[in-house]
Amino acid sequence: MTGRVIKFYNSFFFVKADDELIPCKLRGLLKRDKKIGGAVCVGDFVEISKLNDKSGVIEKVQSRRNLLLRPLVANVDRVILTFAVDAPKLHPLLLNRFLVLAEKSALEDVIICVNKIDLSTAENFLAQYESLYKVLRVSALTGAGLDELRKILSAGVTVFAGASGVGKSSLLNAVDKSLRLKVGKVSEKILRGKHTTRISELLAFGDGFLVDTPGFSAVDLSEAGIDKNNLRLCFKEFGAFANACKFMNCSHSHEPDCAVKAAVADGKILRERYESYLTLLGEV
Ligand SMILES: Nc1nc2c(ncn2[C@@H]2O[C@H](COP(=O)(O)OP(=O)(O)O)[C@@H](O)[C@H]2O)c(=O)[nH]1
Ligand SMILES: [Mg+2]
Ligand SMILES: [Zn+2]
Repeated sequence: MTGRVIKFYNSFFFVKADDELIPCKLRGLLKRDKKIGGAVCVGDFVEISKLNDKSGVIEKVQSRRNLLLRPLVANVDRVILTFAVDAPKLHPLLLNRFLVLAEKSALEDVIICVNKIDLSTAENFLAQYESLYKVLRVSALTGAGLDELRKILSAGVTVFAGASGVGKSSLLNAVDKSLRLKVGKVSEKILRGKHTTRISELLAFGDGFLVDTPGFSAVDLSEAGIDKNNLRLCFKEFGAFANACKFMNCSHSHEPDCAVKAAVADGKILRERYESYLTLLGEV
């Protein structure tokens, strides 16, 4: 049988195959597979054989289209980078850090979603990102913007990523009442204590799946394979100018005749994006 791993719990991989949910163990050979993300992770398409007791064994894992590291999910269709206008306040550098991580994971569909618009509308800088990414403005509290969000979520696997407290679980609950995810500080504290940052689950919604992410604050760029040579590729608007730089491997920082720097000066590249780039370059 072929199916998809939708969660990992009590050392079983739960595989959805046809309309069944089958708890599976790994074939011994697969355990030695040392690829990034482990031999099997949530989101993987797998081949299983069933045992008499209704459990199963994963025999083979199909190759992955992509792999998101935080949360750990394979074959993701889109990521919704979730922020709050306020509480916690939205910072451009954090926004760009998440955008870089999403670009590095080779996800085709990256969406910025700003929650808690009932609290504040002081987010003028966001409008400038609309030429680069789709930006949604929502409120889990009032329901504003949720119809548009539901439409986007109705097919494929959507991961909600973002810092703790921005309202990811609240948004999922508002989108689908039956999910009943834990909301608020207390649950986050418990979750962190149990190392659940690596545990994720595909939650059925419409014809697709949603993934909530337990809170995490520190996102390490180097852990995601980002270095000083590939960071610039994660700023997709630089690409149109980089060919005109004097040096082929220009880092767009200290070099003379840099076309990216010129584009920033001309207002063709958002200065705030460029400044985030320099800060992150210093980090890696
Ligand atoms: N004012 C307001 N508060 C919200 C909204 N969405 C979530 N919250 C609150 O923000 C806090 C964190 O929410 P939670 O869903 O646990 O965030 P998560 O850590 O990203 O999953 C909770 O106290 C929620 O009640 C919203 O749209 N407006
Ligand atoms: Mg949450
Ligand atoms: Zn340059």
